[in-house]
Amino acid sequence: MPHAPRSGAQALAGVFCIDDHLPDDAREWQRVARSVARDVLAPTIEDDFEAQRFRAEHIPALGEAGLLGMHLHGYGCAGASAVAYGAACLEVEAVDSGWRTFVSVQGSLAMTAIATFGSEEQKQRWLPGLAAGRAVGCFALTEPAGGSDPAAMTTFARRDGADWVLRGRKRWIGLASVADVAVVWAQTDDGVRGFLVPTDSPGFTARVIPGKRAMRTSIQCDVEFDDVRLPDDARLPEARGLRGPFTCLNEARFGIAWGAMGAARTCLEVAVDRARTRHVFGAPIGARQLIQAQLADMLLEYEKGALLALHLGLSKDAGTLAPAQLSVAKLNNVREAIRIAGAARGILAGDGITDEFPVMRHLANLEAVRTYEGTDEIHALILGRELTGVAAFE
Ligand code: TGC
Repeated sequence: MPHAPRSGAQALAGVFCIDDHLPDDAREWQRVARSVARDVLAPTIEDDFEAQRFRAEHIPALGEAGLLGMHLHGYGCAGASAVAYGAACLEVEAVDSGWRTFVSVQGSLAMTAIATFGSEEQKQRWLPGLAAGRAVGCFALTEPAGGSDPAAMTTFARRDGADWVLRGRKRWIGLASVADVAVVWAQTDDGVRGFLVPTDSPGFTARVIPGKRAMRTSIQCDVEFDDVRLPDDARLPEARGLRGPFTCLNEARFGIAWGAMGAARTCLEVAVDRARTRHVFGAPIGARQLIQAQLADMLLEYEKGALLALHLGLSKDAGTLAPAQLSVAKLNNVREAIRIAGAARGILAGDGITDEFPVMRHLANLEAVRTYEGTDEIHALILGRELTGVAAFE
């Protein structure tokens, strides 16, 4: 019988009661996302993680709820605020980072690329199906030689008459083996360009990367383009240079900054519950100063991270959000979520490593989140450049 992760029935309110500060529309989206996450995703999540199973059958439920590309306007997308989108990411990741990753790859990466850089025809063709969950998109930027430096990509699209011929390899591409369309970034004689590649194109191959110890409810793939022939109208006409993919990464980093706090909240809830109910040396462990001090530190970082995410969202809705602010939030919130999950694991003692509790799963997932969409080191260096004016990436 499948078992759901144990965590508090009610989301932890904390001291700042962050939910109370969400605008009304965001609170409604939060309610919708929480209910899909808890009713659809959570019941089988531990078993799916154990079996390394991605349940594509859940995708329509996310689409029907309006959660896919929900921050985009038109073409079947909900046109929700940035704060609402962030709150939804938090609720999904409170259940599992693998499913928040699905929401991000589909909405923040693939759909944002099409909505921002696509032609009217491309938007009409792909966005309504992606928003409804009838189609799946992926985003192929990272290459096997290393994801931190997209400028060094070797995947190349050459002109051949009126067509393009795409050749190269990508790695860690979420959903590629189940996707209908891949947004592929490639070098051309005219700099980096984006292409929409139907995944049934001859020469397109996606292989699931086996053996992951994190993100086991989602799929990441090696992808190969073996002279994939594309018409010119497969090119995203408005995308020129690395600004194209980096604009999409901004969206994904925004969702991560919120989502990581969802994983952190669940771990904190579990630790508080345990502190109240576990008796050692004749009293609940939560009556011990050492445990209370740890819980207080976890609460501090959870609430600071959630308030930072809320600030990002309000700035994004006001049109003032800067990429460096996203680096602050991605670096801080994932790092602190890992610390919170680790502390929760300790409070649960031996039980913390079992699948009776969701903590070890969140801890493993967050290690993957720490790496993608810019590692800790890359975001530290982006901030170093911001402070000094000198790039030190090499
Ligand atoms: P740089 O010279 O800084 O910039 C090149 C052009 O891009 C513009 N730009 C941005 N535009 C929008 N948002 C941003 N955040 C931007 N950052 C840079 C910049 O203005 C410039 O535009 P233009 O018009 O002047 O040409 O580029 P660089 O090569 O020096 O960048 C260095 C660095 C380290 C910051 C960048 O390479 C970087 O962010 N690296 C990390 C990449 C990363 O996060 N990769 C992980 C992707 S995750 C993934 O692919 C998998 S998705 C999840 C899944 O599929 O499961």
